[in-house]
Amino acid sequence: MTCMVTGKKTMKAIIFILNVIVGLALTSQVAFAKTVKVTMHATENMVVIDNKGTKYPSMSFDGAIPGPVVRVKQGDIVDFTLINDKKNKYSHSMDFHAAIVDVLDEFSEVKPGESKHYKFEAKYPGVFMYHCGASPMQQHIARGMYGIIIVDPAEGYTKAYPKPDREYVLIQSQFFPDPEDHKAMLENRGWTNALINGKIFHYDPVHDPNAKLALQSKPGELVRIFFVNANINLPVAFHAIAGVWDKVYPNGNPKNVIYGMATYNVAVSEASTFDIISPADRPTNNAIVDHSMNAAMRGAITVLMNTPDADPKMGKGDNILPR
Ligand SMILES: [Cu+2]
Repeated sequence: MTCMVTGKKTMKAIIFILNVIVGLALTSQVAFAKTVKVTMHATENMVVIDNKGTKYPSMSFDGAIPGPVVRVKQGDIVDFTLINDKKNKYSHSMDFHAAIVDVLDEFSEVKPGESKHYKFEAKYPGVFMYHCGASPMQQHIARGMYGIIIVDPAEGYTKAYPKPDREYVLIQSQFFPDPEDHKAMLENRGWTNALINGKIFHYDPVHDPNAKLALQSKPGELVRIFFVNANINLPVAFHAIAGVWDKVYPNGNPKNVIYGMATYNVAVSEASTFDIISPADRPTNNAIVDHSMNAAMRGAITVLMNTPDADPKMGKGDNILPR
């Protein structure tokens, strides 16, 4: 009798342990390669392109410039759907620079009222531009159809790629006032301003009294900037005035590290990651600029305030692209 009870208990214990093992195996598999569903609408709508409320007929993803931040982990499967709203005039498409697929298949144009679904593995860690590739491509990008996909490294943070205290996304683009003149966009004629995250002097209350936002951090914090050059034709001389980039990770890949850079040239369509650490013993400010003056003075200046009373929510969690 005693023996039967012990036997049952042993069996129960074995089944319990087996369940735990199977459970752990499944969980680790899920954590290792997750499928992330991403759905976006191609939109043709009016957006505000400066701090005083000037409106402009954009082409955009989900109605805003830039489109939503997509963030996955290396190895994840991105399960993507693009819906081209019925009321739209133009065909649109989605080109993720993080995807290794077929340009004629996955990245093909989608007519108004139709949708496109595809999957890809985010194989390489880093930061990547995404954009519409429908013709004429320069017009779709110039009018706002771009964004960022962040692929966090599978191994997580390391000594070479430490955990930052705050993160910000900055995406720069050229503003062409005539939305229909795609020839001017192609030939780089007549652009009047630089947009940062969709607005002229978006985070610069120094040059634009109407600016309500600036980036914030506390003195001594490690601030990580994910930067995308969404210009049509011009590279960006990315520089932090009154600071030095502690590390630059070209394409955001932790294996690519350059130390102690004043200025780093970002190619058109390149996304790269920049770490900056402010002095810990005093409040300071940086002006993060495109050091090409034709862009800086036309909108590409971002103020980073390093003060003890920095907003604890800014640059944390989902709040890395302030709108
Ligand atoms: Cu488009």
